[in-house]
Amino acid sequence: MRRALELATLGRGHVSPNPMVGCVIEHQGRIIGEGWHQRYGEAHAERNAVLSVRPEDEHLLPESTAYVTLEPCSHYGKQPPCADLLIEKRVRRVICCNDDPNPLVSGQGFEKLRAAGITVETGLLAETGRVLNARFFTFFEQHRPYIILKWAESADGYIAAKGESTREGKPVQISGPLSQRLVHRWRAEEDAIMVGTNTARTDNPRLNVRLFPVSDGSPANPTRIVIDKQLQLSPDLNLFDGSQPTLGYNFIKTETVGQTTYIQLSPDKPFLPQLLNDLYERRIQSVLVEGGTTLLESFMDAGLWDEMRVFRSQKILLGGVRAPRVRGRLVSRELIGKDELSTYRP
Ligand code: AOF
Ligand code: ZN
Repeated sequence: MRRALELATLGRGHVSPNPMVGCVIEHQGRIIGEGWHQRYGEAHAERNAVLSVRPEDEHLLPESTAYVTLEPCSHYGKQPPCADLLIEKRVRRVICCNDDPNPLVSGQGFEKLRAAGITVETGLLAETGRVLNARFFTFFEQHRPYIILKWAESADGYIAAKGESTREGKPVQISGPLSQRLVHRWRAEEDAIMVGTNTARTDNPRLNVRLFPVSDGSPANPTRIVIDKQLQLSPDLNLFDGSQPTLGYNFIKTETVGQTTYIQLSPDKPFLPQLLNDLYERRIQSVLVEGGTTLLESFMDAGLWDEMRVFRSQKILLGGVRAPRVRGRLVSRELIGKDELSTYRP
């Protein structure tokens, strides 16, 4: 199962909104087939594993065990049901980490397999499986995307230098080049990237993936999200350049102009729950929130976040925009170049 989990991770960044899934087929202690879900819309892990079995080993399938990181699917989506495939190949046993929370599957895959006489076990390395597909599980269980809060702060606790928010002075780079590359990789891994009004205005970010080459050359194309309640942002900002889809949440209008979609929310109801519900309906499973302090703290205040990633640089800014106050439990700390990266969970 550890090998199956390792294979599953090879799909990272290519399979969303599907989960990463790996599969190992074992016969008497020997691996006779391996596969993983490689790309959204394409073959599932089980099919790739079955296809990898050498012709001379195919007769062993009826005495084999399939280790699959997620319950085999039972529905016709972009792919036919994996449960049917395993039944057709007469695999003896299926062992999984987790049940599939997708209502199209949830339990019915196991039911199909059991009804066909296949032995089914689930819950092996369950926690590892849940962490691997935290986005997928959060989306189906909590009906909202998985939220990652990210920022870089100076040694003295600022996320922007003095004058930056008034457009005077030059924006300073707080984190180092390695950290920046890592952030671009994170952007490639999530469905969407979000910034607040002030950050959009003062940093004029492009929110694309420039510094991280995607292995197969396909450009990662995360949706950009900006909050602009009164529609005060200039359409000349990089966010509205039409190079990637952009969602602009506001109180004024719902309208699509080229790659930009404006979405009106009610000023009478809490903002973030409405926004996250809209993202859920658009099937966005994860959001990297890149600032600024007001937006980051509003997610913390609402208790609507899943992970916090904070770079601390050695730079000293002596004033500026205060970084958010960290809440949550430290789960890891590492050095990225000269920056210290800390990860927290609620
Ligand atoms: C599996 N094995 O490798 C994956 C599964 O549209 P489709 O046909 O690709 O189906 C997508 C759904 O299938 C997805 O939401 C999840 O419930 C399940 N993904 N299932 O048996 C796999 N990727
Ligand atoms: Zn499947």
